[in-house]
Amino acid sequence: MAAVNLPDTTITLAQLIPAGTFQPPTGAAQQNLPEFCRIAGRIQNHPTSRIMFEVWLPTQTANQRLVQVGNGGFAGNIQYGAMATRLREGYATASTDDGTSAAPGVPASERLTFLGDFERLYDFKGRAVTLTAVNAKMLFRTFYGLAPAYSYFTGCSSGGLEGLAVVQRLGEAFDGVSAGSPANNSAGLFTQAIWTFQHYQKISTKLQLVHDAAVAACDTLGDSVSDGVIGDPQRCRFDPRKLLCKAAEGPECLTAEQVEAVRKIYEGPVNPRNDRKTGEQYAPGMPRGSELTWGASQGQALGASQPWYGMVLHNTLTFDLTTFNFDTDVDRALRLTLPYGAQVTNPDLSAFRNHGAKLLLWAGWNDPLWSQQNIVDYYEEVVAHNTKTHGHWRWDARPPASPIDRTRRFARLFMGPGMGHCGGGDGPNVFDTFAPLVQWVEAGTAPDQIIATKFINNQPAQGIAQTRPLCAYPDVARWNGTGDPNSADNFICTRHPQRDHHHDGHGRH
Ligand SMILES: [Ca+2]
Repeated sequence: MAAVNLPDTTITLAQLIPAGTFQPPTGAAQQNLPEFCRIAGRIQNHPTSRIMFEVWLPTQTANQRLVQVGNGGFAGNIQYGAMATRLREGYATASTDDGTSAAPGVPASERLTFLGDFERLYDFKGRAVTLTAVNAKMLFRTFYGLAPAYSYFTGCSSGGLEGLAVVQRLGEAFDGVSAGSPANNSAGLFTQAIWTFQHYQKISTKLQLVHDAAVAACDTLGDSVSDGVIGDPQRCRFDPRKLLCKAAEGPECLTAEQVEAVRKIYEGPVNPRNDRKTGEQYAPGMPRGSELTWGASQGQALGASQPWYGMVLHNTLTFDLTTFNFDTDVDRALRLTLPYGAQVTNPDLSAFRNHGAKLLLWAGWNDPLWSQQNIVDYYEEVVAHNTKTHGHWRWDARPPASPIDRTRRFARLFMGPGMGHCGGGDGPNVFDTFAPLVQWVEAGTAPDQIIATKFINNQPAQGIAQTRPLCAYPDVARWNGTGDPNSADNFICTRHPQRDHHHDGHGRH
């Protein structure tokens, strides 16, 4: 395997690892692994690229399937833990560091300077995973003598972005992709954190007041149950002006400035040159019900937006965020980074769809890092695009009635009310998307719902607080009105009637 010839690739290690415990170069020891062939390599598709990857091929227990696993944050690590999980299940598995490990001689504290090298930024924004996927499939074929029966990709956050990158750019490589909370709209999410943080500082002492009022206004939307979680935040129109102080300012009301700050966060970042009618909105606003998470914008603005915009615009990791210009800075960064794949927002998934592959998208409505209305909006763009290409469906004698149902044949989105970033939060937030994806791909059983669990204090050891179905968008989970509202058994997935009305004009045959 060390002699396999791959484009722009050096195989640095090919080693038989005996069954048992394996200590990877970084992170925890991985136990109970089957015997596998460990291959490590470096891809150098550009002079400064330094994409590291590993492919693990089980020798005795192979199920003839390949799973590539995604990263988080600004990557920089092979995901050994996630690889070990899939290896134990019999999968061959692959992972890359996205090419974002610190270059030799660069201290770890300055690792994110890679963002100023746009070829390496491109590696991070999806190129490393696509190149790794091509290598992994060739190594698989060489080792086993045949191609994978099925190939999967699974990831959340940056891993969700990576999942969308392979779906959009390498549509025939994977049969199933699970992509959670995708960081696919770089301009939007990095701008949103600065925007939210600036307005959050005016309202930080009154988040509980605003949250309680928003939940009181909208708690039963969608789920029909008063449980402190808004079941369908898209339908909530709570207006913070209801909290405007009628006399002196006090803890139970908002000043006009605070009302405006809340409204700005709900609206999301817009170009100040334009009113919203021009459509130059960089990201959708934070959803109603997410108020208690807004403090996380500080860490996101300082830890992510600052190095991103700092390196892209000023070649520095730090700059004064209060000087950020929501007009010219965003436009300039977009102009500079668009040619390097920074916006993984192409709604044309026809290659992936025509390959027969399945996409399972998922996110939490109370994600503190950026608004997950982002993935809903992207999904709607995929639906709209899928409508335009309806000619592909003529072979089918009985197409579904609506464009969204046609899209649901190959791409489904599951939104978690009250859920945080890739998990956590007030709502049910523990669930597996991989097994339903495999069922969909291999047995043709499309998931209408995925059962999520909420543990007491989010601690599994403390027991189950509730279970609830997450429904394939645009359906939402609604209580049947009689049974225990903490049991998924008493919920059905149902669609708001306005939904299909809204789309009546599209896709008729
Ligand atoms: Ca509720």
